[in-house]
Amino acid sequence: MLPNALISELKYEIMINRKRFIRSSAVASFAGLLGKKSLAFDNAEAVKGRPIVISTWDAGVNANKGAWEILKKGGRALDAVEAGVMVTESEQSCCVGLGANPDREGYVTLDASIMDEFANCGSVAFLERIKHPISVARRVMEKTPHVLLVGSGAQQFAIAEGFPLEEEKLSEDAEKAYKQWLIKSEYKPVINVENKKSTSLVPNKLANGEWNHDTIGMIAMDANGNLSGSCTTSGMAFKMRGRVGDSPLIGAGLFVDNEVGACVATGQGEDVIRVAGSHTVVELMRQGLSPEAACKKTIERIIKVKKEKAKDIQVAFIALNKKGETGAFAIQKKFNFAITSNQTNKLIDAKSWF
Ligand code: SD4
Repeated sequence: MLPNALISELKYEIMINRKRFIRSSAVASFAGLLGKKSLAFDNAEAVKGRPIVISTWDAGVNANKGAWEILKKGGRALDAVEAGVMVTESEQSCCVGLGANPDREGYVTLDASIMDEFANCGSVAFLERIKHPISVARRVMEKTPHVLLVGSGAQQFAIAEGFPLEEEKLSEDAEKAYKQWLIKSEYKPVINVENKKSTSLVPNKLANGEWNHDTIGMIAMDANGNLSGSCTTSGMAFKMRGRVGDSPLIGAGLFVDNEVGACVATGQGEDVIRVAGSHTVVELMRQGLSPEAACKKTIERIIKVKKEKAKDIQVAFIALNKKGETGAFAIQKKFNFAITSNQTNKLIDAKSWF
């Protein structure tokens, strides 16, 4: 006969071992499940040989030209989305690049992000005096173990990487807008500032004589069926110093999953961040929704959160899936996006909640 103490110790051992067995079987079957699932995603139909690029607002028309130069030659989507938005960063506008509107202290601070087909991503936020934040974001992605660098650290990194430190000076348009803003000093984001032809607070013209625009967000699929995305902005005009929006936040302003699709956001960043907007759109596409339906459902989520206040804000998403299908949805009317492929080159008015 075994003593009682030994018997209960043995029982305890058996019980623990059984628990361990159940747990490891559960882990094994979950892993099996994941294996099957990821096989399903891997089999997602990728359209090869039909490159496509889409980008936000009418500034996207010019930006797409820059991206298309690369895509049409069979280049990589990542190179295309960087080159594309650099076009906008080089233009004079209210809302992208160093010529854009400043924060309430009078400084232009830039946010940008980039993401490729391997889920590599990089971004910069609150970056000053650097002309091409998108390229600094790409360097963060490729040359550092990090995803996001901000402020003086991001600037220091950019300079070390050979980016010139530009003069600290507002563009003529931004100077005018800032002086006008100082009269009342009210922070009131203007809905569809991108398409406003003329308001006292919005610089009007691009260097080429076209009207101004806001954040440029771009997503593309290359001839190999690989996806990438980029986003670059000066953020909301006359924001608090240090304010960072959705654009440099992976999952909010931009998200790419090469097995499913890609999404980029524009509009009031705080409300994009609240619902992890671009990631939500991609996850909805993973569940089988079309790009437009996924954008719409995510906009509905913002409407649900904002309730009455939704009528005072603009948020828009554009999305692209692995089959090369595109879609968009906005809270307010007048959001548009540019699409370029072998078949088409046009500006489309997105559907909207209101
Ligand atoms: C931000 N989402 O900083 C950007 C601004 C923008 O159209 O896209 N405006 O919140």
